[in-house]
Amino acid sequence: MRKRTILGGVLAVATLGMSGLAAPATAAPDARLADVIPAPVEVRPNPAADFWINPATQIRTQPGAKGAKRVGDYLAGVLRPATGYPLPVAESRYSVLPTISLVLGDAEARIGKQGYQLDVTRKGVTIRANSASGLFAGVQTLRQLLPAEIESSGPRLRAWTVPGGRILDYPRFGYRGAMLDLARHFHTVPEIKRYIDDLARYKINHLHLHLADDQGWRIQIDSWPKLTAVGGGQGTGVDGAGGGYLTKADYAELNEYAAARQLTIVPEIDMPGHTNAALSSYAELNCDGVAPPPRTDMEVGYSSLCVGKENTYAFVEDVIREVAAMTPGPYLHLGGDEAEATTDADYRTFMRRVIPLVGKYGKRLAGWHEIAQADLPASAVPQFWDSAGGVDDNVARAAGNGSKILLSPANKSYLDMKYNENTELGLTWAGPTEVRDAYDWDPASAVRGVGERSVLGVEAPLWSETVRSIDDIEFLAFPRLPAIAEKGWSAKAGQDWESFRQRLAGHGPRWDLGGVNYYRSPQIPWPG
Ligand code: TNX
Repeated sequence: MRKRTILGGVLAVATLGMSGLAAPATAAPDARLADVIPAPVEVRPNPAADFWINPATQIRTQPGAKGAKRVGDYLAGVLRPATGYPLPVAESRYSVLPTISLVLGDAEARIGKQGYQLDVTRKGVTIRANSASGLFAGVQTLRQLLPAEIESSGPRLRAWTVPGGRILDYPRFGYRGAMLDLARHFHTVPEIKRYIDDLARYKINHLHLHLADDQGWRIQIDSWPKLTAVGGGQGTGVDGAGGGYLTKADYAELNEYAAARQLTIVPEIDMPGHTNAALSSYAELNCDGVAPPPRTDMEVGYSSLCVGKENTYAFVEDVIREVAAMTPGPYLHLGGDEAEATTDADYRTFMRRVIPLVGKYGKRLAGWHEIAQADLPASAVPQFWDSAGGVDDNVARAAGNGSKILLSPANKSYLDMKYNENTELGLTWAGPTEVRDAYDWDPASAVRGVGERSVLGVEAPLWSETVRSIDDIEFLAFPRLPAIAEKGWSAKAGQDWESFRQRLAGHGPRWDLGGVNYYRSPQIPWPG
């Protein structure tokens, strides 16, 4: 029954297209190759080579190229709702039909693992890459080259013109991330999936989940069940709002969803500070054996695991073992920030014991930049969260010892800062942060002693003290998230505020059609 309806719809659209009742089969493109965010490395428009996706268009991948087929299926899923076209995904060597080809290999070496080449000719679109992640990046570019109506959830009768020419594109930094805080307010699996989709559009390839803090514990740990039974219960969000946690099945589902969008999930369990949810769930984790009451205020820096107690390390090892086992990605983030209730000597003692556990369970250590006070293996990634222009001798020393640094300067990349003093949501301590503030900086000079080659990439954290819903998340993320994405992806020479604000304006209608909540910044010349 359902099949017949879809087929009927497809035939109707196809017939309309052929009888000329629909929008003209050919029309000038709405978008230009140079409109893409993040700005591509090389763009060569050819106005004589526009391509029209039409009812007969197919998506082609090479026989046996599984990764490419998966990207092809994703692309079809993106294009079908608004076009109403069938867009079959075929594994074939050649095609006589108008085709969007996703080709692995046969691409310029300099695009590396994550880059792509996109060619639009009258006959079709060809995306070439050296890996599925490169093809996926090319697909996100293709999406932005189509008219804004491609974001509509139902069929629109119009010409789907792709502007002709070539784009060659690859990222400046391999790691482009966003962080979501589930501890201060829990966000559900559907909300996190929606955010993953938001991120993927802008070629963000890591989602860091802040899974435990003073207020709540948000990930199932079988060996310490009260963490979630008590620490993840209802009322554990800031101001007693909400609560909840991810089961292992939820977490597996999210990892699968992220992988299909070329995103890696980075789990964070914050320690030794930011641990009141654990300490109040288990009395035996406290130095005095007494569980403190749960807390849902916004104070920081008052909790600490008990550094002198052996039980602490059994707990930490159990948690690291279980989190590592359920995480397919390479990183495990141990937090380590704002441990103001831990003495400096205790902090170092604690880190000396727990850092090796991350490697023991096959993961690469990440942590907020305070972990650079400890001796770190060169593989460890300190995440800098002070203001851009900052000086931090420990971070510079880690970079000197071979560590790559992840950049999250709070006054630039913190999505939880207010845009201006009237913004309802958000905090103020590193802001306010307008779109231009988020854009005006360079990752290679954000921290003294951390040059281009020591930068792993950039990440935009969104702390959830004031954030309840996906609408709240999107309002703070858009339009600053695309600014941070461009910092992480685009070549320095391709970054320009004037160009960025013009390009960004064209995304407003896309967000309107896709139901994405965003801040209508007066700095951006939004259409209409
Ligand atoms: C600082 S940045 C924190 C978080 C807060 C955030 C609010 C960092 C590593 N720690 O605990 O949620 O400020 O903006």
